[in-house]
Amino acid sequence: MLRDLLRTRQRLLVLTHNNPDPDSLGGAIGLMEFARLACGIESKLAITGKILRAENQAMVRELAVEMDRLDAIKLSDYDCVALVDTQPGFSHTFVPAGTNVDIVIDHHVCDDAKLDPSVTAFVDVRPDIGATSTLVGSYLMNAGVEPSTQAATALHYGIRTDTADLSRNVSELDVEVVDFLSHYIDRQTLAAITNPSLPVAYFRTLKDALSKVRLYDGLTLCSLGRTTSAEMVAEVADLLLRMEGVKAVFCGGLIGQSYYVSVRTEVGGDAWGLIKAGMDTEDGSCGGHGSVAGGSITIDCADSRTLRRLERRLERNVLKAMGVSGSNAVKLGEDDD
Ligand SMILES: [Mn+2]
Repeated sequence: MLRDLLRTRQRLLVLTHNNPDPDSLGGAIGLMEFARLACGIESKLAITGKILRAENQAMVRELAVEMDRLDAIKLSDYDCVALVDTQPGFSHTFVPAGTNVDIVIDHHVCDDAKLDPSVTAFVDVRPDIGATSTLVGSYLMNAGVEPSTQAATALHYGIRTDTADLSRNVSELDVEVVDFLSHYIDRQTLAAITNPSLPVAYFRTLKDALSKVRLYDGLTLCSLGRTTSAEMVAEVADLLLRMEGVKAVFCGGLIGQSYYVSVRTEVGGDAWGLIKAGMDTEDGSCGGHGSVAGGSITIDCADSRTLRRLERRLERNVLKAMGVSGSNAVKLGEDDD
């Protein structure tokens, strides 16, 4: 059905959420490959925001991913628009006004989704699948298309990051598609993407973040205060979940007027439920799947007092949701072990 749709079009524009992550980039690159090899149409990837994490920058560099900024694109050059790893209406996604999104491929659940079936002809949203790259990889697999090394490696890395090496939110299809892709990937390139060198500023931010960790029984909170990027908030959340005894992590950080939140839970946990409970009193938007969730809250006034109040409200809500109200936080380094 996706193939039938694409075959009636001339040029495809592929969009994703702001500050694209490996799964969104992998899904986009894979979809462009599918359009070209299975449907014979050319396409272009356009992004908003920045490629933030060192690994993501290495992915773009090592795989020579071509993309344009969305504001530099002439929309009238395209007669088909796809949104991957996100959906119309999501707060971290910009779709120019008046654009008809024809294709939506995603694996998130979010109350903000504004899907109009009379506009979007192809919708594939499967929250039980670990990565959007898996969905796109399965199109190539099922069409009997041999992906290029570039597309296979991008899709493979996308699935690996969203599923934490097939350990989180993983489905049978994720495993099957990784097996299929593994025949075509470049392992040297994958290694270069996985372990890039990191700027000194990264370690400075990390040191600062660790000084703000608040430990409760099974629950860890960390508000980075004013910070550099939403990716850093997510990265700290991933790292803190690895601490022994931690069942759930709730991290946040202010960038400009937006307070970004990342939630991680142990396997089988309900990260989306926790982020919704945490943001209950706030005017914001959040989404997630399984043990991973993220969201943002826009604040009118980004002064320290407003920030502190917001942090306190979130902490109170999260403690209540986790049933640890009334206990006191321990700071990292203050406990005995
Ligand atoms: Mn994803």
